[in-house]
Amino acid sequence: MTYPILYSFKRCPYAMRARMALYLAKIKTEIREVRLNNKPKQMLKVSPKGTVPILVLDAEVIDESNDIIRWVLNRNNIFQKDSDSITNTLTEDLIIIFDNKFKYHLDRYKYSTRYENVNIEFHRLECIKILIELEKHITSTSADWIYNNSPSKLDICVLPFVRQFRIANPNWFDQQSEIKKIRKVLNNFIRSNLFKQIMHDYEVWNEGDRPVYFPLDQ
Ligand SMILES: N[C@@H](CCC(=O)N[C@@H](CS)C(=O)NCC(=O)O)C(=O)O
Repeated sequence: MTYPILYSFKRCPYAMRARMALYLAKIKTEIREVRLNNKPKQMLKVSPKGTVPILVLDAEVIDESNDIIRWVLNRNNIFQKDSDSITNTLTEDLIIIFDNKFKYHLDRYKYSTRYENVNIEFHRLECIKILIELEKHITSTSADWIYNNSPSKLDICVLPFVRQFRIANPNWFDQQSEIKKIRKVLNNFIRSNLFKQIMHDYEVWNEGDRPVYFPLDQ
């Protein structure tokens, strides 16, 4: 039996969301952990744009995280139970905001030295505005995940970015009273079995290595 190949990088938030979808859907893959400063030529051959995650199937290569999630959900719609059409639209709208606006400001806040003339506080404020919007959609102060008590597509897509935002200045983040529910959800996410399972340390892949598999417990 051959499994789909997943090119991945442990700390990449896009790769994290793909791994979470695969994990929750119980789809086993041959994982190839890469370093972004030394991408394997086999990876660039299947997807010359050179970003992770990439899922290599028998007949196609999927090299966008959102497309990988779509493929996963077509095979096993793990989020069906919480998907009425209003929630679906909200989820898709918020993912677009995070992938574009939030990511743009997050990069300038967290990696300010990589950019010229960056006003860190401005970019932090733009991020927090988006988080305040997300906060409104968290069902209750006791919710462990955004919509209810199990992870949704929105959780797996946006929480890796919220985690990065917190890491830029944890003390500041932990004091923000306007995002109390997000702080609780993020805390639950970081401590969850789901997060633990997708953050396993794999050795960097080299051609000729014996296959290693993700998830480990399947
Ligand atoms: N739109 C892509 C973005 C993926 C992406 O940008 N991944 C980063 C790592 S977090 C990457 O591979 N960057 C390539 C590089 O740094 O050379 C997706 O959703 O899959």
